[in-house]
Amino acid sequence: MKIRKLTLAALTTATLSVTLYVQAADGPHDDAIEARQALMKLQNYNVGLLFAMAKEKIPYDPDVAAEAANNLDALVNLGQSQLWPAGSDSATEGNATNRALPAIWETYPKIVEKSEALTSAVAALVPVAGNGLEAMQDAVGDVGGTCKSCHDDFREER
Ligand code: ASC
Repeated sequence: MKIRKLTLAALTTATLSVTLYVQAADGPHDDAIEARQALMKLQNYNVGLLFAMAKEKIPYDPDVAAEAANNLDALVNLGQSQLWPAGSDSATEGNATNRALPAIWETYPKIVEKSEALTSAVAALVPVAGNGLEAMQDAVGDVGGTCKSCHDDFREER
């Protein structure tokens, strides 16, 4: 029994290390690419809750709305200086699959303006998200507009 447990533990550890090895970054920028994708995912999840409430797909809950808005505010204010290294675009060979167009770097600092528009729209959403469906709808609509505007210019189409 003891030996079996030990074998199992050893096997689990071996499997884990192999899995971790397989998942480890290959390209020079893959860690940064994966980190920014994780950030996008969290932003998408939180704004997605607000969109769902705004479209009345789920019931409006002022506490949930306020929390999602606060989360979004924290996320859009994270420093991203290390998440977008030159060469980490969708067109450069060897990168993890991603949709960041080279235009991000070629037209820099245009993307900073997009980012500031998002940060401002989220700042305007925070104080009203919990103040009723209508107030939240207007403010989250503006946030969605800033998401789309950046994606239109700087994200590769699927
Ligand atoms: C999201 C997401 C986007 C925006 C966009 C808003 O959650 O992934 O690209 O919101 O749909 O218009």
